[in-house]
Amino acid sequence: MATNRTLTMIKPDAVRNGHIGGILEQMVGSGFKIIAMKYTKLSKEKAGEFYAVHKERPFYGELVDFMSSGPIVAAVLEKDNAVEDFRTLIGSTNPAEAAPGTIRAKYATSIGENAVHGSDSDENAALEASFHFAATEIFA
Ligand code: IDP
Ligand code: MG
Repeated sequence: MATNRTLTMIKPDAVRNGHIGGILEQMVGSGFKIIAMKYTKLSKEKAGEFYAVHKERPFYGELVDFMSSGPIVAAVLEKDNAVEDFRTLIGSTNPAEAAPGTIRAKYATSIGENAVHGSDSDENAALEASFHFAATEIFA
């Protein structure tokens, strides 16, 4: 069943580069409502857990180091067709291939340090929202 929520993270590179405000403005301006949000930092263990699906990939160690290298903003966003529309808004994983105007085209620096996360399915959106937030921290 399709749902209307997705989970995003503004990654450590975008936080370090001062892009929290610009990225949140683009999300909200594109029709996504913030229903949960926190400024936090992942430990290596928690970053590894979040990206466990990638643990056999050659970039896993680099990804875990990067995602635990500084603070992030985690948020649950609500919109019709949230998962698919948000993936369109952020653009391709590799910013060199991301469509002009997308968040990754504007703010990402490399395929690894690519500014934002967006859930890839409704099932993962729900799992990832509960990874970051208690039910009492989500205001639908
Ligand atoms: P996605 O974030 O667009 O869904 P995934 O394939 O799920 O992309 O990969 C998760 C994250 O792992 C990416 O956002 C990026 O930070 C990192 N990553 C993916 N591919 C590479 C790579 O080839 N080199 C380094 N990091 C990568
Ligand atoms: Mg993914």
